[in-house]
Amino acid sequence: ALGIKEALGAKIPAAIADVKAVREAYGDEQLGTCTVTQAYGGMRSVKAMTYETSLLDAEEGIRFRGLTLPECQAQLPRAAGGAEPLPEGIFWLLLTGDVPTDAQVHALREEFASRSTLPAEAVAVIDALPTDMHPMTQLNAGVLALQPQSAMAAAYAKGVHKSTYWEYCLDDALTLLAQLPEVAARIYRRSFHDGSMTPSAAGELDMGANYARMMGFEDPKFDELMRLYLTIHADHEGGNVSAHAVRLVGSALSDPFLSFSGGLAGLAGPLHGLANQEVLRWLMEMKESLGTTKMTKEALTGLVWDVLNAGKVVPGFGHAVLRKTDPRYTCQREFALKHMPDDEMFRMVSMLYEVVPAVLTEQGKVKNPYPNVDAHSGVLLRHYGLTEARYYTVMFGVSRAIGTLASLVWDRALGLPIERPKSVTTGWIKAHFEGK
Ligand code: CMX
Repeated sequence: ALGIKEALGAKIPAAIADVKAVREAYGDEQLGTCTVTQAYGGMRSVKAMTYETSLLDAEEGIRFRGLTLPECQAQLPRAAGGAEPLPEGIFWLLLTGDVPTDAQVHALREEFASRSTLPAEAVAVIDALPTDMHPMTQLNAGVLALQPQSAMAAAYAKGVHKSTYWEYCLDDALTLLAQLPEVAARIYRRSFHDGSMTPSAAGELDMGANYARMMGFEDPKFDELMRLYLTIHADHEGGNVSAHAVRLVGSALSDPFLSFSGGLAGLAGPLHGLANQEVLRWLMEMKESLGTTKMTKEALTGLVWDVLNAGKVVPGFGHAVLRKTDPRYTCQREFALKHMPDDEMFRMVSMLYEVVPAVLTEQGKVKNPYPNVDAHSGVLLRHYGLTEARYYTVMFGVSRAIGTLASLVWDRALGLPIERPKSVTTGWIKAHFEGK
């Protein structure tokens, strides 16, 4: 039985009624305005979309269905003896809005297990990719290779009623989430090892531990790190590039595989998900250039200025919405303080936390000088032996599927229309405002 489908189905009629009532009551109210500067400036802070699974506050950071990350850690089901949320529970929370019971999380794990076998054709596609192709490109090709399984595409072709689209969208979300860790692990093993891998133990292990095992990691602390990692990267409200791309592509009724592929293409950009790769590269470069010189705040300050003076961004710092230290950074820092306080690279990350905000503030351009999620994740992975920075964004992608697919199911449940904002030309703006 699909426990999660019933739990979700029970929520949909009330949510539809709620949206209808909100539209009737406030439909003509202004939610936000858009100035000419914002239209040229990436639509920053224009409130022009709804997104139900999570909400980002500029000061406090992300909340998943109203829960902060520490609240998720405290309230969601965990592995025996563990302290981090199980990824299955995060999906349940984001999708249904409720904290699941242990039994519900267990049932969802079984559901994923029943869908986890990769189609042979998809395996053949992945195995045909050059191992030096960027892992994010491989992941996207892998996701597209899963697409022929889409229940949504098949249902649309058959002509099902639009009120049932969400059911097929959920079906695809479950299949994609069930298969994504193995696709990702296969890419890791092929690109950085000999291609052999531990078979999936979906059903016995949770998504975090199973992914870790398939990549070749055995340490239970690494399993915990994977659970934390898959939790904190899952969702960051609707306007970020990956979430918005999934929403946008899905609004054309492209199926969830195609929609998620669009999101992954955006996540692969260095200003978004690829920043985690860039951070580790930069840390290693700094380590090398320091050589035997002692790591001091003064030395690091000079190296940060070098980045700015070269006309580049300091990876892992700044944010389009956040104006304080990212709580996703903070909980990774706490993990490091608990499990690896003496790690040399962690000490560098800590020292950068003391140095970079002052430099960026002195430079005077950024709206937020503080670290984001990507400033920290690499050193944690590296500590446990996952040293291949080129792979890091793939893990972000596996996690981002959890949030963006949960939201996509709601897009179809609420019957959101095709997205089509109006654009204007510079000439139109001049003509429009001339004489005003
Ligand atoms: N280093 C140097 N300059 C930076 C900077 C940084 N970390 N962050 C912002 N700036 C610059 C911008 O490039 C911009 O410069 P220009 O006016 O010359 O174009 C100026 O400061 C103002 O930018 P902002 O309004 O503060 O930031 P944006 O909303 O435009 O961009 C972000 C946000 C994240 C793209 C930007 O801070 C950045 O490039 N950071 C480094 C890359 C990074 O860590 N990305 C990961 C974000 C989290 C994620 O999605 O995974």
